[in-house]
Amino acid sequence: MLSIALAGKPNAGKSTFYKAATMADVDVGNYPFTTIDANRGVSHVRTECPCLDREERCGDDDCRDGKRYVPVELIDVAGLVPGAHEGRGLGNQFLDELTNADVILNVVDASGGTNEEGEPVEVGEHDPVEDVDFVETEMDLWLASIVDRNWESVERQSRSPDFDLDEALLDLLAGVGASELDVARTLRELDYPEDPIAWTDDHREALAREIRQRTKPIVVVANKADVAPEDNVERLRKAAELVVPATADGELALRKAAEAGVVDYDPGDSDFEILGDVSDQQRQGLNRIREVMAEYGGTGVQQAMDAAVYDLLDHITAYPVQNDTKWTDGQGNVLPDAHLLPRGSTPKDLAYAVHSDIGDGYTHAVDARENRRISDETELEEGAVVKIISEN
Ligand SMILES: Nc1nc2c(ncn2[C@@H]2O[C@H](COP(=O)(O)OP(=O)(O)OP(=O)(O)O)[C@@H](O)[C@H]2O)c(=O)[nH]1
Ligand SMILES: [Mg+2]
Repeated sequence: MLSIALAGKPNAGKSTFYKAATMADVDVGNYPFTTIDANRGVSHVRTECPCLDREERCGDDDCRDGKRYVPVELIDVAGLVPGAHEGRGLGNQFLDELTNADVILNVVDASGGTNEEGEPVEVGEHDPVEDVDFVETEMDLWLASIVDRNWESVERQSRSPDFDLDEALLDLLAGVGASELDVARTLRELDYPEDPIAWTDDHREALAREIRQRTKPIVVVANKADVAPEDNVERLRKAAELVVPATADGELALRKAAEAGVVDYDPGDSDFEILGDVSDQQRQGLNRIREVMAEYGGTGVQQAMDAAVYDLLDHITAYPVQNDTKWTDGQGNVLPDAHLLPRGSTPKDLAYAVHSDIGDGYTHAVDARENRRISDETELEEGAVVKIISEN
């Protein structure tokens, strides 16, 4: 399953985001290092279900009237302070929790109401733009320390006549999620001496930075937008490539209210409807959330995960079916499964995502929207519905 990790300064709202996105019961507190051990759970990205192109909706748990929720792993780690890679704060153990993450959400307290250590200060006192940079730097240096620790082994291997730098680096970096292609492309970008023994710290840092960007790209979540000075959100938007303003607290309140039947709201909606009787105080709270949603197009929690998967990682959703006219599996469930795949994936890649046996036995595939056989080189598009024919 694709894995999204929440990283960032203590007290920025990571666990609140996690709690809202998974509805799991975790600790939230207005002080640094509330979270010590990482929380792992299942959340979802939201997309349009292919059933919207048919007369009937799926009626699936993961499809609410055509809003399709595709499972992803969400990880909530301990807060990160400057110097963490050398052991400050809770040290770098939590950085190791990020090894299998495909993408990072850097949750920033956009209100400026917590200092760089995560301690509460007056709103506006701290500049949140600083928190964008230091998290990135800490992650780069963490990776650089892994490279440093293992460099001796690369040097040793380089004495062998059949030494291959790409292979040695892949060995070293596969653990943080680097592929053969990541290593090859990274080496193409860098200037470096042929002989590993001649590499300097700068060479290793440049390698680590490049690999980090490829294996752990970052979306910035400008959280606490409900109390943030507008200027902070605007400046944050300019400080990174992908920035999503959010109120994790607001999303949590809405999900709880929806569960209690008080509001009609599906995660990722840009607005909600109040259904039941609410107290004046509740109504006030909900109206405040509505104002923030109107300004930013939603609470930002669902939007941040969607941006990470669909924009930054550039993934698509593909739906394998067994019956290409009814779009069902063997039990008659409509569009039972959804798989997230990198753009450019082919029907055979989808077969492997379903099961390695199905991939091994793959013979051909049928586009269930068009009811025709498609070539093995077809690049699947968002919302592809595919029947895979496999010997297994
Ligand atoms: N106003 C406002 N407060 C929020 C929001 N999200 C979280 N908070 C508050 O911020 C404080 C910290 O929240 P946590 O979710 O525990 O933060 P964390 O990043 O997990 O903190 P550590 O586990 O210590 O690293 C709590 O008091 C939350 O209620 C938000 O969107 N708006
Ligand atoms: Mg926490």
